[in-house]
Amino acid sequence: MSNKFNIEKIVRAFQFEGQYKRAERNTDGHINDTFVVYFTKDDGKEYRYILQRINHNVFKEPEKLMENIVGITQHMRKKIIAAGGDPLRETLNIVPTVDGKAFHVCEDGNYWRTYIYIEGAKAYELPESAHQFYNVGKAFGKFQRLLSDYPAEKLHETIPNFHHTKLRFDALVKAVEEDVMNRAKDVKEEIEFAFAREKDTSVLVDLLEKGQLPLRVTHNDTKLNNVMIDNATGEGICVIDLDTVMPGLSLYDFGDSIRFGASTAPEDEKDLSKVWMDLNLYENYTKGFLEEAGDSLTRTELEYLAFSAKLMTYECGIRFLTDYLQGDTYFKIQRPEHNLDRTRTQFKLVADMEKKLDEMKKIVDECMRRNING
Ligand code: GN1
Ligand code: MG
Repeated sequence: MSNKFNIEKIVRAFQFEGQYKRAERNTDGHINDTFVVYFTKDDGKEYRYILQRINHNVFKEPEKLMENIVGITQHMRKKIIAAGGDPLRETLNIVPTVDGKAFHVCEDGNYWRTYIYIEGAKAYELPESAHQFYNVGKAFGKFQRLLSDYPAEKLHETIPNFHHTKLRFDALVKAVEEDVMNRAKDVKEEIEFAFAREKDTSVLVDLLEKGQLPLRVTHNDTKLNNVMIDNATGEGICVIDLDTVMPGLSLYDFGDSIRFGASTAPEDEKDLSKVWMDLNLYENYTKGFLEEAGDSLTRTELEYLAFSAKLMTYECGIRFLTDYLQGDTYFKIQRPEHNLDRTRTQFKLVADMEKKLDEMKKIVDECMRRNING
């Protein structure tokens, strides 16, 4: 199950209490290797933790990444305690190594870190209800609020230019030109779809450069499955996967949430007739997000929220397509055309959002009006 890694040995590097029992692999993420590890303590009860190998091909400086996570979780911890919340469930808690560090480096050069498992909560691949997605919107809005006064200059850029859509586009052009796998001939339609939207790629980066959009501390990977939903209350209890917390645009976070969670189908659905952007889900997320973060957003941010959903979906699509053309070296795949299937769902969503953009904008305006009128 834990195949190529000796989990039993790795866990000994951390300050776990009790007796190691077993490990289960969690395959939700596309980047890191994640395990749930089980221990029993003297009371006979079972305790579990998250053990993760940080993908250091993607995150080139895991030390700096962990410095970020220590900083932001400590910051949030203080605020959660001050608000009377439970810091063990409302933010991630690092289990240190036996020598007191936030991560462990194995002889083979792999980086590992661990978190306390958040019990009584679950992450979802598709929203179970519109109300649940509203709660996810609230969770990400609150996350942005909790970090709004975190000193951005303290944060390392774990992946430079992560949401620089124009550079992502340039990378696609290069991959098409190089065509190392000789796959470009089979994906002409997708390449054409991507190339036809080149002008969109510079919209947000240009506004940022001109100082018309503020740089904030953002999550940058706001997938639905990066929020733990409390089993009892249905609320988004904790935002997880903090590897890409960096200075960024609020629009990246909003847009990426819609891309993933407002879709009627999984990201890798093969049957495209099942894939579209559900306006009701969109409305619910927007409502939740703006209830928490709306007051702090500028007029320009609000104006571009709907567009950002389309842009982030497009960006993710071109990243999947680039990886497909390059031979699937970045995102984990479970089948040969996995990245191509992912590309197609994203582009189907983009086309659908283009039709719905006016309605999406109206929904933002209505939510803000309701916020103001209470
Ligand atoms: C990756 O690791 P995971 O699955 O949460 C990726 C995101 C993509 C996402 C697409 C560091 O996120 O940027 O939007 O896959 N993370 C990184 O599902 O590249
Ligand atoms: Mg994730």
